[in-house]
Amino acid sequence: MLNLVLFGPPGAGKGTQSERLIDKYGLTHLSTGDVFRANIKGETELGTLAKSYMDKGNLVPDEVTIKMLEAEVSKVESTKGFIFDGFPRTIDQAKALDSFLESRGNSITRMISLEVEEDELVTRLTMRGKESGRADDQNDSIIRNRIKVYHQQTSVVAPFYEGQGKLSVINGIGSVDDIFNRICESIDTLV
Ligand code: B4P
Repeated sequence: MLNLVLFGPPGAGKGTQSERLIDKYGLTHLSTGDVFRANIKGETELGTLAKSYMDKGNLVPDEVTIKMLEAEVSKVESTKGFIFDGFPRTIDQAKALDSFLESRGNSITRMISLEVEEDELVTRLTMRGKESGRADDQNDSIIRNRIKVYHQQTSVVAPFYEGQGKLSVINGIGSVDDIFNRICESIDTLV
């Protein structure tokens, strides 16, 4: 199985690149942000809880997110592999994912980390907020808080996978096609 973690700050292009990677490699896409948004739309209990964190630009608590991710993986009967988009976002999530995959005889193959500087992130997310109306992209201070939370809680997950020899750092600036080609070059050394 090819199991990829697509990593980077909010607005780095994770969702954008995932769509193309699924097509090319036939992988199953699991975006924790998308699952939370679907629950918010469906007005589930999980959605109400997630919304209270997401609207402030904070992370949803680990125990909730990990349980949800494991349930989503378990629903998939057969696949060539997964793209984990927006998960893990903390060291505890990374450890939980490693043990969960290990219990199924699998592991993470590679973390693809997209690097983009803060001003560009803010520009992209503000633009998306105008186009899509996504609640957490509507307000500059919420966007800035998400980037702060990334630096405080999430960025440490990259060295965690680097320690396992699994980190590929990709320049996330440029056209969507150019970035996609850079990611594919990195993946094609693995398959
Ligand atoms: P996510 O849904 O993961 O959203 P995101 O990190 O903000 O960015 P996303 O990946 O969707 O955007 P992309 O970079 O593709 O998370 C939302 C919230 O859910 C979190 O803040 C948190 O509260 C919660 N959550 C999710 N996972 C969690 C977890 N594991 N633990 C706890 N809480 C969790 O793209 C952004 C924009 O840039 C797009 O409009 C795109 O068109 C544009 N863009 C992309 N590439 C570009 C390029 N090359 N040039 C110009 N624009 C580009």
